[in-house]
Amino acid sequence: MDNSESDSSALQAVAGNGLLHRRIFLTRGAALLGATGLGLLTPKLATAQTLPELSNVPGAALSEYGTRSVFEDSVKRNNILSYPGTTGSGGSWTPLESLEGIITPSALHFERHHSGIPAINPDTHQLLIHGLVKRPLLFSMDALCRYPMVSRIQFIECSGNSRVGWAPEPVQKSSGGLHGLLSCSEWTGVPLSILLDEAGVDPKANWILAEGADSAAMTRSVPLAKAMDDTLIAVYQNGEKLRPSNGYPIRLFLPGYEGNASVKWLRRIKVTAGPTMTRDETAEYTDTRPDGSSLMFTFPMEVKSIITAPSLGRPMQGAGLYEISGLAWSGAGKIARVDVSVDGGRTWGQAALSEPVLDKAFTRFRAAWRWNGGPAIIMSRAIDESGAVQPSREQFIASKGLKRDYHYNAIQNWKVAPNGKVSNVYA
Ligand SMILES: Nc1nc2c(c(=O)[nH]1)N[C@H]1C(S)=C(S)[C@@H](COP(=O)(O)O)O[C@H]1N2
Ligand SMILES: [Mo]
Repeated sequence: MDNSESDSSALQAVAGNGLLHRRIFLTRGAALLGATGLGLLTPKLATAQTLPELSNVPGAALSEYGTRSVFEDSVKRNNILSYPGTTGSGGSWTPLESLEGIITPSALHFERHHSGIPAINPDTHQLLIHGLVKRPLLFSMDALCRYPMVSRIQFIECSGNSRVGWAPEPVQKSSGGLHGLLSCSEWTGVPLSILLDEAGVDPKANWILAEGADSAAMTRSVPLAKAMDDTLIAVYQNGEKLRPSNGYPIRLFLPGYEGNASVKWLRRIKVTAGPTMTRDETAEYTDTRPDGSSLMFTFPMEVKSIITAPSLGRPMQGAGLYEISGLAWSGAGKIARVDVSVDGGRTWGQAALSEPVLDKAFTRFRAAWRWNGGPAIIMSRAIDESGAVQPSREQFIASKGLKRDYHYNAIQNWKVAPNGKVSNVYA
């Protein structure tokens, strides 16, 4: 295909206000999104390159454990909250707007602790499996690690994530500041089903109880069907042992479920007939409905997406061609489609989904936009393989009510001002 051919077909508009066809990412047309394609010639025309001074002296020493470039120090977890009178109880948000691809670096994985991070020595830590089983079992970490392991790339999201969406006025924070109780890693561990089979589950059993070794003793009930399906006792995160803040040495990992149930610092699994009704699932993590009644055990995180670029703190720099980039995910499975609008939801076009598109993982989506420099409202709407569609904030509040604490998954809108500044707006 020659350039002129790809150019003309790649730049086809699919929706109002300059949204372009996703074909641009499938052809050499993507080159048009480069600065030279804009006709702006942001890179200078090359004449000669000056030799960097540093190339005349030997570089720094090797190290046993790596660190990032000092020039990247500003990329940090943010919004760090600790409850008064405690040091380690609260949350820290992943800076989603500063990351690309679908993996969250372990050092930037969000944290949510109810009583700080325990310093657990793996040599003495044990996992107990008991309750309605033929043989109660006690695993040292060494014994546990002799079982076959599997690896999966999957997200974890706190059910309280994005709850600022209920605020009467839109909160002005970055993508990560609004939605960063959310991360995606490669998790490696032992399928819980293998351990439960070995213990021999009683036919009367229908649930399990999982308890952490932290002083919050986070304790949650989980349906046995989920425990036997894709639940992991996770040992590794992105290739190395879990970080202390994410559950070292082991955590329960429940793909697609609200983060709270993925009990960290796991010390005990009890097989039970029904849910145990612990404090953590009765006083909290229930969903109040408009009539005042509450739903319990609403585990799956629903289909959702956010635009990370442009976003608040990542302004536009003059009219021209831009790539819109964002993340979509769903606790129900794979992302089937993401639609993008740059005219406040009047018209929509399909975004390109970047490979890989995985089950219960972040999916990176991209759309091309010819911004004319005028005011615009940009938004994304994800659809998962079960057919569930991410609702608008209006639809969401109409069905779920104005005051809830958990499972906020409505569309979020960024307003782009003619000066390129980006702010959070309600429709
Ligand atoms: N033992 C224990 N497990 C826990 C928690 C906790 O405080 N203690 N917090 C839960 C909550 S509310 C969430 S959202 C996730 C957060 O996991 P992360 O800190 O690895 O991101 O862990 C869950 N597991
Ligand atoms: Mo959470």
